[in-house]
Amino acid sequence: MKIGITCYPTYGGSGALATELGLELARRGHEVHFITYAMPFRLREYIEGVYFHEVDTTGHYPLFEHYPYSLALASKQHDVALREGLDVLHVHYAIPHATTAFLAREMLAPRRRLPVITTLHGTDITLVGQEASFYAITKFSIERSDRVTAVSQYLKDETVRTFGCSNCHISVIPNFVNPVEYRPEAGRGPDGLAPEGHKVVTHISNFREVKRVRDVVRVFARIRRAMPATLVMIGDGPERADAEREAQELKVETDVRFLGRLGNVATLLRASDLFVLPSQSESFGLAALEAMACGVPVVGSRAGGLPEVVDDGVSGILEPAGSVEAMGRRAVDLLRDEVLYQAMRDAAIRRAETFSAARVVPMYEALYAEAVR
Ligand code: GMT
Repeated sequence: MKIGITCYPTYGGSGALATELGLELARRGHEVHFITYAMPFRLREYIEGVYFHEVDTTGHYPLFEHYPYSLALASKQHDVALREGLDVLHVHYAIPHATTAFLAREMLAPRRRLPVITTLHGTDITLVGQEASFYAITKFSIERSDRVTAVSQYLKDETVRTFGCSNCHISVIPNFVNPVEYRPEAGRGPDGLAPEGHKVVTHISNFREVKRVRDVVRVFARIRRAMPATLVMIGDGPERADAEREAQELKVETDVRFLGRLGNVATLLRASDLFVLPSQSESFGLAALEAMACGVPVVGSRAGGLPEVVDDGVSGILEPAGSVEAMGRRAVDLLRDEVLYQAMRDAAIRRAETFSAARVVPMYEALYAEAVR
């Protein structure tokens, strides 16, 4: 099949998942065309069967104060679909991608059919899509998609609750992980990541408010009081300064490392002992799944779709969002108890295997086939 994929190319779960999906589809013999404004961050090298079509955002016309990216994207989706003979267009994150795909499909309609599949990822429904200025167009675009998927049952329920979503059947297709890249491996990982004898605690996100990154530091401070440990913070965003300040206030700043945005996180995850994700809400928590696949138990919040990924007390630890003390205490108990730690690590690996690419990608293939029929 020839599959067009539109996603945000920037660091974030939806772009990561869309890119991993494109790569898996290409490995299975499909031709994949990414259509977005920059090379997706996980698409680093030439891969047979994968093409990238850049949406030009540099054009300037004196009348425009803001470049109409959505129109440029819709045009590009239309052009690529026509030129490459796309069978389906799969867009990730509703805003504005489901809307531009609708436009592209309508522009093409006189000549050919182009089924549009929209995958909802989280904040497109739980935050942005609920803003007054986006609500109606988000609902419209979801309802006009030929197929809609949500990355968790929680997100499906939220979509129905928030948007009503008449006339659209939402399939739950969970996020997945590539077990070849995200695999457990003994060893300390990169030299100098943490001093000898330190437990390595890791967090990855876009450091937005919903991630509660100050709670990451607070949980870590609780661990640090109990044992030598280093916190590795990967990513960047508006709350980073607050997290840095929190580390200073709690006097743990010398043991906290901010590494910024990184493309390849598997090596660092493999070197970690614990992954902390205390978000206010998380539709799925792809980073948590990737950590688990690397054999790293997760300490996170019992919020949104995270309980569909982590089973509390078995493959990780979940506490209500904001329960820093409980998260910290249970993390310390876990890190101190080698038998419990090993059991939870093994359970995390087994749980992650249920979300392997081999199990999940065929669900998308089946959906494409159905949409084309
Ligand atoms: O977490 C973010 O803010 C990034 C966002 C995105 O769209 O890139 O992530 C969402 O999609 C991921 C992939 O499906 C999910 O694993 C994340 O849980 C979800 N984030 C939220 O719901 C906050």
